[in-house]
Amino acid sequence: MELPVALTVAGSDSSAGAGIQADLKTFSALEVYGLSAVTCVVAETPGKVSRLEPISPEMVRAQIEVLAKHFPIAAIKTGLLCSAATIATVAQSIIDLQYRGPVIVDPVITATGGDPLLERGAIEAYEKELFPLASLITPNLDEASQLLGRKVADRASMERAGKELKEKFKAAVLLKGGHLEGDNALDLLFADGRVIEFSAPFVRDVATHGTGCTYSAAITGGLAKGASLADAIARAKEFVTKCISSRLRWSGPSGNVDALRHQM
Ligand code: PXL
Repeated sequence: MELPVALTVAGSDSSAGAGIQADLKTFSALEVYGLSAVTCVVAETPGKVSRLEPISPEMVRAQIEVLAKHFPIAAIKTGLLCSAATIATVAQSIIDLQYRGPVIVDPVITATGGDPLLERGAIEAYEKELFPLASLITPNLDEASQLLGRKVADRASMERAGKELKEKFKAAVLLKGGHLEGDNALDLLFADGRVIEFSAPFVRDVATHGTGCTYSAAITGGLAKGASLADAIARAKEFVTKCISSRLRWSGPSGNVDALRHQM
């Protein structure tokens, strides 16, 4: 059986709930063969980053190039890219490959616990270099606020923000509302002059480390399998809700530790 192939360009999360590890587990769960180009290595546990070391942009480029030379890549996603230099290199690599498939950009700026992951000033590189190549950008409310320089925190400001980001970068935008709407996790897709809502019951009191990565990886997997954007998002939303509600918990040496269960 020939599985579709997807590539994630992202950071390594040692706790494996987010980053490259979440992406690869998600691809596997969706029966997509996942490739990875690692941009940085993060020593962390859910909620606390203790150390981050970038991989050189040249090494990031080498990974992407060698993979594209040998595999029929059907969809690409980017996650944590760490620095302006890496963002620019990833964008240039995608251009040089003459890749024409979907590019999903998850503009990771901070970890779920609030620790910074992206170099200051790198947002400009996203705007100039990578967003113009994106078919879909998937900011959460914090990321949208940082991209627009104003607070996006309710339904009306989400509507304005999504439209503005879509116009500005000429890409579809999936704006993720998180816990904004009380009992539902509401996301809005801005694409083709339409706004489509995706809603799922908000799961309380569980770890959410890695949900953003998992969601965008599941969308990427769906697109690699040939789904339409709206169908890929609807199925990805179901998948990530399932991963959260069936989360794992261990009693570890420093207390309880939770992780998403990346399974259908
Ligand atoms: O969830 C954002 C994220 C993305 N990528 C990597 C991470 C994290 C969060 O900690 O470590 C590598």
